[in-house]
Amino acid sequence: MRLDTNFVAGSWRRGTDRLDIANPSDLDQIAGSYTLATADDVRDAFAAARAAQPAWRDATVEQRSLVLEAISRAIFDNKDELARISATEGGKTIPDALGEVVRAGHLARFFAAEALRVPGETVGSVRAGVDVDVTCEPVGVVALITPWNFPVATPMWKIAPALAFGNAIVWKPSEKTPGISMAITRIIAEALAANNMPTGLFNLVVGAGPTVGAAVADEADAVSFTGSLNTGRRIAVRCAERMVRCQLELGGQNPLVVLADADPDRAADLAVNSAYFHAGQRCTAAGRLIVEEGIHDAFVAAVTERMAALRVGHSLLPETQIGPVIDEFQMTKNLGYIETGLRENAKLAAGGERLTRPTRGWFLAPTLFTETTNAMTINREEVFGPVASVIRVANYEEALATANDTVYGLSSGIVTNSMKHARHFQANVQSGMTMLNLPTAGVDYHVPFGGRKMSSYGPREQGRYAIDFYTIVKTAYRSL
Ligand code: TXE
Repeated sequence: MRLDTNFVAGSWRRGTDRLDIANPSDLDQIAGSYTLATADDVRDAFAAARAAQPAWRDATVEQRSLVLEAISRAIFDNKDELARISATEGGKTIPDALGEVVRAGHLARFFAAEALRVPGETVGSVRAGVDVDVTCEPVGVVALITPWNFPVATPMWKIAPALAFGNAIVWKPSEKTPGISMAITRIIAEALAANNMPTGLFNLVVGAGPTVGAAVADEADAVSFTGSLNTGRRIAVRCAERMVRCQLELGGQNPLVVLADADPDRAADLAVNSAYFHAGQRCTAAGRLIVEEGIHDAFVAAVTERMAALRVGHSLLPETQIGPVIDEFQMTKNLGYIETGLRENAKLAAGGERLTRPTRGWFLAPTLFTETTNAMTINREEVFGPVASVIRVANYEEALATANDTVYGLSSGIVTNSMKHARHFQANVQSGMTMLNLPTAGVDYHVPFGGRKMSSYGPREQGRYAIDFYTIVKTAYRSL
């Protein structure tokens, strides 16, 4: 039991309402019990963050870098335990959870290095006797609001640059994954304390979105959010009213285009990986498999053959490839989309139902629809589960037009050996990230992450571009 769930002003606090989290692989088991932050906790978290931020802003870049290095080291040292906590409460398989934890360790290391790269320039003699300094200052206290599907890496790709560039933090993780959020917070608090930095700099408040999440967003100097389109839009409106910056990473309905010249086996491997791993609960998952006529039947046969061999099960078992969806809300949402697909005359080629084995968990059979059109609801909206649709197209031009015919634009992919089509696709697909002969999901931290259209709003995350959101540029004129 972790009833002192919230880390506020340098100490762990017990909230009021209790929150029990079931293990999604085994609903008869409680993964952990927690308490929700109160309005007072949110208020105190911001007061502490505001009080601590100047010391952090004025710390040397080496001090900030050392804290990030210590966080990175602690993540690597505790990686198996962190992966176990995440897999138990979030339903990820152990290799998946471990991969995410390791990535978070590298993220902290990357931004430990970025912290040392002091940005800015001096422009001499703009006019006679006048020089101009352009410097980047921390924004102040940033609110980080994160989802449950990547409960370690997504927070870390916000926390690490926020700290590297001198900001204080109030973190509101998803209330579906409090255990791993506490474990990460413990690591950060210890790294701050070990380096004689005020622990009030970093605050964790666990709570429901509409109450604690909204309160956090309403107080901060900047809000970085990853989650659903509807929630993101609400946050953007509130931020606009206060004229504070926000950065939103939202959903997707990502296309994977398969051209007739591709090898069907290779294309099927990429499709299965893109659509089903982590039970499709990745914003970069491919929900739309857009397949050229000439390879359609061979591709569908190769995909369904692989799907039949996928091992869906308890997330902690080594043989499991696909764990459960996270909770009843997601299960109901997925089953609703499957029903809608059938009602709109999509053909069910595999899956389609809840599995009751091996334990009482939220297991959903990986599902493939064929004979779908891009106009169907399952292809217009983000399903966020192990559900994908094949859309048959006549040629490359139709494939590209179909790929772009969506309100989203996060990731995309094309499987082809044609350099001509690959280049054209790269230049014309309307997505923030695009992959040639690679899964649509699976991205690196050295380079920017983000989308177009309704998938993203505001500056990019990750890589050296992250600095744009977490600093404000000051232009100082000097005449002496
Ligand atoms: O998301 P929410 P949920 C999509 C996916 C999924 C759906 C619902 O389609 O099925 O969203 O998931 C906090 N003010 N994605 O309900 O509500 C909330 O507590 C401030 C895609 O989990 O967007 C959590 O911390 N904060 C996505 C975070 O926002 C609020 C990953 C995300 O929750 C709030 C997750 C409010 N009014 C879901 N309401 C991706 N891009 O990968 C909620 N929150």
